[in-house]
Amino acid sequence: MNTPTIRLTVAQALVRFLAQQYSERDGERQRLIPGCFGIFGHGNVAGVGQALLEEQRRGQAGLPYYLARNEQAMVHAATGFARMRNRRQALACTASIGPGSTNMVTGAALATINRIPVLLLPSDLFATRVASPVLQELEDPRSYDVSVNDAFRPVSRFFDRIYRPEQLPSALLAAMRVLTDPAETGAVTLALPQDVQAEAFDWPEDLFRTRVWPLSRSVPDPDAISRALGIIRGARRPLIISGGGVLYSEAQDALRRLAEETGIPVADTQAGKGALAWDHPQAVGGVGSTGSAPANALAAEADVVIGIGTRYSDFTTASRTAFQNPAVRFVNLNVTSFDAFKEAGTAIVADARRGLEALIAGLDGYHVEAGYTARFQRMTADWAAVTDQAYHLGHQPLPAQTEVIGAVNELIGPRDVVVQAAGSLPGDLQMLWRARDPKQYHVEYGYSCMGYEIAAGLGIKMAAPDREVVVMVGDGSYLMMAQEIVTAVSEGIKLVIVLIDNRGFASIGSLSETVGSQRFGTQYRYRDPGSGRLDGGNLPVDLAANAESLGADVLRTRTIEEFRVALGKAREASRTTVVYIETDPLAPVPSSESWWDVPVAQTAALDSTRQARESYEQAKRRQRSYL
Ligand SMILES: Cc1ncc(C[n+]2csc(CCOP(=O)(O)OP(=O)(O)O)c2C)c(N)n1
Ligand SMILES: [Mg+2]
Repeated sequence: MNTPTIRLTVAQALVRFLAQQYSERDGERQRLIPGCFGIFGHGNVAGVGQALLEEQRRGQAGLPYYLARNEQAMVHAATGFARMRNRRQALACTASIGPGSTNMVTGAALATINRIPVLLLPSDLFATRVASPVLQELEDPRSYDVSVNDAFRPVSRFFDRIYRPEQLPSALLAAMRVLTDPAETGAVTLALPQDVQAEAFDWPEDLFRTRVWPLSRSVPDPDAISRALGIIRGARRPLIISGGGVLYSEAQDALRRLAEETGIPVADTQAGKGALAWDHPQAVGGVGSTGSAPANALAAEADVVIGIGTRYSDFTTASRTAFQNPAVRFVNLNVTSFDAFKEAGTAIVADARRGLEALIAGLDGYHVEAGYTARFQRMTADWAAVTDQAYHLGHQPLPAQTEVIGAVNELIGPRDVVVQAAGSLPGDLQMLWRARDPKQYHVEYGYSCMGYEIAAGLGIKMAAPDREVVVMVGDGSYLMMAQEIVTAVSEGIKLVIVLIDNRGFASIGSLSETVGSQRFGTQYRYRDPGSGRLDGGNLPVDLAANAESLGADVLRTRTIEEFRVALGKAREASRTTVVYIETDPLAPVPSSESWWDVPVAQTAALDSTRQARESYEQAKRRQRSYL
């Protein structure tokens, strides 16, 4: 029997296939790949570009195309989108051969590190090699089988190169499997040689049938649950650490129930903030290097740490100094065994919601002692006062960044989303932000990539058009990647962008001082002919004018009062609006009572470095291995 076939190019088949994929969880079905970002060049304009054009005839039922301004940024936008949709949906990204494609490598690393699905379609060299070397080809004298796209291999959870049309169907099925597997997801890369993209083939019709990919909820092994229960039931000072996995699994209600029924306090990581509202009686705030003092005090004495959906980054563990109880044990609930076994933990490999439900059932009757509750609630009340003070510092002449954070926190709505990734803001936010909704806090701190902010804001707003998206961005990050403002303007996607100008790197400046390097090279200044360093006068740079030139409306503010008024206007506006403010990079910030391991020069001519090395060695003594 002849199977019916359809004659299409590889690119047309790819696009038609993607438009037929759905994902499903808890009875909710949606398009898995509802659109494609791209920038065309000779590597994809005749292949994937032509296929996307044909697809436009089918409107939203096809694969809508969004033109980005930078390939790295479009991957960030896709990542912001998928994270906002709790990994139920992902976007594709098509790029031209060579630089267009390698521009996506940083975005791929970010997505994979944060465990967020994105589908990357870099273009590649002619499979036939008829006229090599072609424009933008890397020639490797040892092998003709190497291209710049091999750089995607270590940063992708699945990588394939389609040399022949026959290879496409199995590659596509594998790509969808990885995108929708909560334990494996990340960047998925299909490299597409430019001649193969345009090649026609007779595809079995079945390739294009509608497919529904279940986002499965893996159930915990009952033995793993009883081992975990044995440990938790014996705990007198337990602490839950809530990571991004809680939110991706939409397990916040289960987490709240566990916290309420057992009284165990809940600290959060950068990716997990918001699972419990900040003022919930069991919420103790961010844990780790940039955490809150109460969470870090509780971490220091905890006898059992229950990590849920966390990968225990150095910021969470304060470089393995956070947990000082000599008898501390870890119980880890994670969808990946890789993470569940970290810190020599007792592992529950399962979906966060399913695992939490099993723990709730098994911990019936267990409750922490009243004295413990009273103590951590006193500490969080004290911390609330510290936060209030930081929000209303009245710092002069320029305001402090913590006051800007305070104004944003107090003025935006509970469903508004705040977006950030790098600089001093992630730390200040992790410490001070009061999250009121599980999706309100979107800080990318797996890769902490400068430039993520505005690009991701675009994707987040596409994923949640009914929410206001407030991007907070430092001048350094802004200068790296502001061009997606143009995309936001052209697509009519409204963002509020809070641009905080402190003339350089407040974060690395302060770190530089800690390591004895005297803020060297961290300020945006003229080179001073006397010192020979970049510590001359201020530069004549006007970032507000820059934003205006990209098509945004801009509100320039000088005081926190002006800022508050402008932010209100920006929220009400229908167009992308930038609220610009200058802040003092040296303004004080509350202490997290924590540490981060950044090695200091072991030998140095500078006194500042030698002193820093002494402090470093002292702090390093608190570092532990949890075995
Ligand atoms: C792409 C990238 N390059 C370099 C770094 C290292 N880095 C971290 S924060 C920072 C400075 C950020 O400056 P800005 O956005 O102005 O924020 P501020 O520190 O002033 O708050 C740098 C260079 C990074 N995280 N990402
Ligand atoms: Mg700055």
